[in-house]
Amino acid sequence: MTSTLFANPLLAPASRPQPRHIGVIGAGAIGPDIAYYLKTARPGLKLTLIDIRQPAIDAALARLRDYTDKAVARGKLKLDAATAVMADLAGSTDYDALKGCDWVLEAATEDLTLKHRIFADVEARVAETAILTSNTSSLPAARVFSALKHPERATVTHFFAPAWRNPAVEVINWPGADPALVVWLRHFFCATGKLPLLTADAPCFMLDRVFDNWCNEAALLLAQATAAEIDSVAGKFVHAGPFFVLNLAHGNPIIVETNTLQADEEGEHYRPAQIFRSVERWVTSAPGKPIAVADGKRADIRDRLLGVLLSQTVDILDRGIGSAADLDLGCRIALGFKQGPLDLMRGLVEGEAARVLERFARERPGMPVAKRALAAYQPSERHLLVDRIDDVLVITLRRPEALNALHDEMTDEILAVIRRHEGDPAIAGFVIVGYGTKAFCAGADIGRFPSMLGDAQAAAQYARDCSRLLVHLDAMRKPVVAALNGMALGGGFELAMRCHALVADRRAFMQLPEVTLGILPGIGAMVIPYRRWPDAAAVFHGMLTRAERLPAKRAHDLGVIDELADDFDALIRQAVARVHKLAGQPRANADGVRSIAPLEVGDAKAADGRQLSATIVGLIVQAVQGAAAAPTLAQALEVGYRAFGAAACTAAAGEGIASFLGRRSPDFGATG
Ligand code: DAK
Repeated sequence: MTSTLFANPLLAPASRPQPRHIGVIGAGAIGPDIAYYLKTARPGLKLTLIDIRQPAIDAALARLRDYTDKAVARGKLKLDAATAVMADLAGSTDYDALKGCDWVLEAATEDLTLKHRIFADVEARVAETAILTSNTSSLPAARVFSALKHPERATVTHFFAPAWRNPAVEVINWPGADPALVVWLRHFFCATGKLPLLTADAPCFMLDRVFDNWCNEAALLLAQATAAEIDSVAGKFVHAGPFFVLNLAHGNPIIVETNTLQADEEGEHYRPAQIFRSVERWVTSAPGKPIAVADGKRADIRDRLLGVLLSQTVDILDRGIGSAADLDLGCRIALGFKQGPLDLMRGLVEGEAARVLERFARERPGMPVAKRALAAYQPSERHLLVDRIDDVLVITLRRPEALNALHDEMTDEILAVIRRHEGDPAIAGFVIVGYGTKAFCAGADIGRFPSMLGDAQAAAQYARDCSRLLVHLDAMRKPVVAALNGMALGGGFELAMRCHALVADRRAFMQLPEVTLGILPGIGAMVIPYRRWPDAAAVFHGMLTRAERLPAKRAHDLGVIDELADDFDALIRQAVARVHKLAGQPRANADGVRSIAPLEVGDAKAADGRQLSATIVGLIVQAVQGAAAAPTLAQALEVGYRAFGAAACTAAAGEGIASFLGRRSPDFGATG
């Protein structure tokens, strides 16, 4: 097995066969959800669920059946896939049923003695090469696996509720584990739609240190406020306040346990609030229904909650428990924070974070304090992973919550990475790829669009500003290759088409869905294809005016895609080889007037039959023709920016974007 720890887990080739039989121990709250994730991700897998109580197993299997039924009813799962999920799935109270497993995942009660017994029982039954993982949220791997004969094949993989849907999984990189095991697990999780977060073997790992201490601090604040008041103030930072979540998860005993562990290991300041032992349910307010809190009290609560968050953040980073980008992403995705703590810190007015931390240190002596200037904790890339393969930098777009959709910060980060390295003689060029296996990039972040509507000049200027990266790519001497690992939509395809070559997974496809949103692709798609692949003009007309999909294979036939790849490993290998092939070659000049066949608005219907806005299709037709007639590439691009500005002022744009964000179909009949 390979042991190189790439930031993008998929860059390490999958050097171990796919598991064929997985055992999950514990049919309580999280075990069945983990089982459901595994079976939906790998339907051919044999899965055995073990528990000491048969009723728990029966309830767990019923839960899985219920999940599949609901997924079929909602159209999320096809009937044959649902049948495959429930096939080869069995429960047992007998550990002998684990014989033949190549991976056993323990999700039993948080009790070290019990876990030792379980793993001894498991180790007696499975092969020496079988992987063993524990879902403990707090106990260090070094302790959980201390009695194993072969601890090198074991680590902690910590899931977050609900484990079938929440993508976050902490993968613990402890010294006793074979480094190749950690690499393989991260690869497996990433390839099956999860977000593996590499974490050191500290008590409570990374994210529970944040969550448990956040809850404990809230409980300590009960001396001066009610649970409802505290949850209301916390609503500024999280979608649901700590007491609301504790009620939901029956979490009081967990905080007692995890904070006792931290207190015993790291100091009394972590000791859990006594009240956790006396209360079962908190009287609080629901998310989105805050109650009034007096100003002074609100400021005190806010400072303490922010204080514990920032104190844990600097501690986690100073101790190297996790990376800054993972911490921010994990807090949002796993714990429901509206912003990651580092983003939050960055957004505070000058001096505010330092003030909050100083106050927290005074009020909570012993709690971690910053060891460096606060600015030094900020990551240089929040939305990208950067790896090096030989002399090529591989830039991974990582926004798993939005299928790697682009926004300004991500675009700026790509440009900054390229600028930082393009002058380096040791770097031959760059590859851009998307995180995971589903999407290269699902386009521009639609959530940011409403602010662009209504002002033609501002929208056109915004398009110009956002094109900085693309215009830079046009002028680059070192090659940048787009590696399309999945769908490339809208702005994502516009980014790919400005790269110097495109390599695509056979299952990838390209699409320009802008017209279905009542807008148009203003940063190159109405210009570049006609200059770069003139023979494919008719296909691009269909993509622009009818949102037709272009599958990778067809794009390859048309010359839009330079090479097809069979899987992710091949994709990256071929993209890196392309960089080498292109190195030193000049790019074709895209200036000059282009002649294109006349275009028509037609019936303004999308390829799937949906009604489109005739106004927007008209603007697209006009812009494509205007851009083709422009004598230089820069002037042609300008036509696109202005057309975007014009589209942004139409009623269709308002309707299209509001409908996407409101999860409904647009009514372009009413807007024209
Ligand atoms: N922006 C924001 N979030 C997105 C997104 C996007 N482009 N695409 C997907 N997501 C989010 C989804 O909302 C969902 O979030 P949650 O509901 O989980 O919170 C999550 O990603 C997973 O997506 P789905 O659950 O929808 O996944 P499915 O497999 O069911 O569907 C899909 C995949 C790609 C068919 C679907 O997500 C979809 O239709 N997405 C929208 C695709 C799209 O229309 N892309 C934008 C094209 S417009 C400009 C610069 C650039 C542009 C414009 C102007 N200027 C500078 C002026 C570019 C415009 C575009 O790219």
